[in-house]
Formats: sequence, structure tokens, C-alpha cells
Amino acid sequence: MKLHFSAASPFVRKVSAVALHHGIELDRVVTNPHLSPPHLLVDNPLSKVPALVLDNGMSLPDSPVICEYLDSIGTAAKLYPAAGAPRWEALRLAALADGMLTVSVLRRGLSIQPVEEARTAMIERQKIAVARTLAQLEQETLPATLNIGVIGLVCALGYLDFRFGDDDWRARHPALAAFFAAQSENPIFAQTAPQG
Ligand SMILES: N[C@@H](CCC(=O)N[C@@H](CS)C(=O)NCC(=O)O)C(=O)O
Repeated sequence: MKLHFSAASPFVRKVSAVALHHGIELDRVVTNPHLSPPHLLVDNPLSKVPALVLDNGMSLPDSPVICEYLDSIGTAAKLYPAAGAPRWEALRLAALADGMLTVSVLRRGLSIQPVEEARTAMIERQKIAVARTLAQLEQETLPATLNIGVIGLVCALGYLDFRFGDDDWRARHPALAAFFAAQSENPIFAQTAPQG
């Protein structure tokens, strides 16, 4: 398995620690995500490390997913308790740690450039990351039945409409537009539409 790797990334560190715990060897590809190299973008349109490419070619973005995957195939003591209070305690701690990492990495990014430059670069970079991810998802076969990925995607598309209504994502992504329209008929989405 191939891991897009940066020695400075705390998210990559988490993945590397889980792999070490289980004795899983990963082929590290040193990657600077801020340069958006094509070899990263084919595996993660968000242009973030870590990204793990499985032996069957499927790529997993996002350290929580990667850690859980590695734990699922690992043979050492499990890091994700299966059920009950131990599971929620472990996941709670992991979520708080991830939250600290997310805001600390953001803080670091904003503090190494002049404020206005950092702001402009950040907005542009995030906009392109979303555009690339929408383009990738447009090519995929999306699930027909509800799962947590569907819920996440409907909420992400709804947020684009809510906050960035001028970006006409539907015009460029007819399959996603049809998916969103069909899913939006589900009352769980109608009843939770963003307000404000
Ligand atoms: N939620 C992601 C966050 C990964 C992340 O933000 N990685 C940073 C490096 S520490 C990155 O790739 N930044 C590039 C960018 O945000 O454009 C995860 O848990 O893997």
C-alpha cells in the first residue's frame, strides 16, 4: 500500500503510528500537499496528506478513515474498541485530538504568510479543492441507498448552495445535481436544511 507522506504532518504521523503498531509496511511517497502534485491529486482531489492507496487501487483520503482501515486489517491489539463505552470514549478522544490538529494546522498556515496574502491563497485553494472533488465525484457511481457518505455529500452540496450560491455547481455536474435532487426528497434532509 502506498501512503502519501509528509514528515511534518501530524495527520500522517497518526497513520504511521497505527501502521507501526500493527507491523503494516507502507510505501511512503514523500508529498508536499501545498504544491498539489498530480500524483497526489489522482489519489486525493482535496490535495491533502495522508492519502492511502490500497493494493486494489482504491484510495482513501483522511486520517480517521485510513487509521480505521489499517486497524481493521491489522493483527495486533485493536485500536478501535468494537462497541460500548470504550468505543465512544476512544472515538471522543480521537475527535477532540483531530479537532485540535485541524485548527492548529490552520493556525500555522495562516501565521506563516502576511494576513491578506494568506487569506486570498487559502480561499482560492479551498475553492479549487472542492471543484476537483466535485469533478471526481461526478464521474463516480454514487450509492443509491442511504449511508453516512450519502448524508455527508448531501450536506456538503447543500452547504455550497447555502453559502456559495453563486457557484453554479449543478451546471458543471449534472449527475451530482440529479443525485442531490433525488436525495433531497428524503425528509431527513428537508427537515435539516440550513437556515440563517
Ligand atoms: N482531515 C484531514 C486533514 C489532513 C491535512 O489537513 N493535512 C495537511 C498537512 S498536515 C495538508 O495536507 N494540507 C494541505 C491543504 O490543506 O491544502 C486528515 O485527517 O487527514
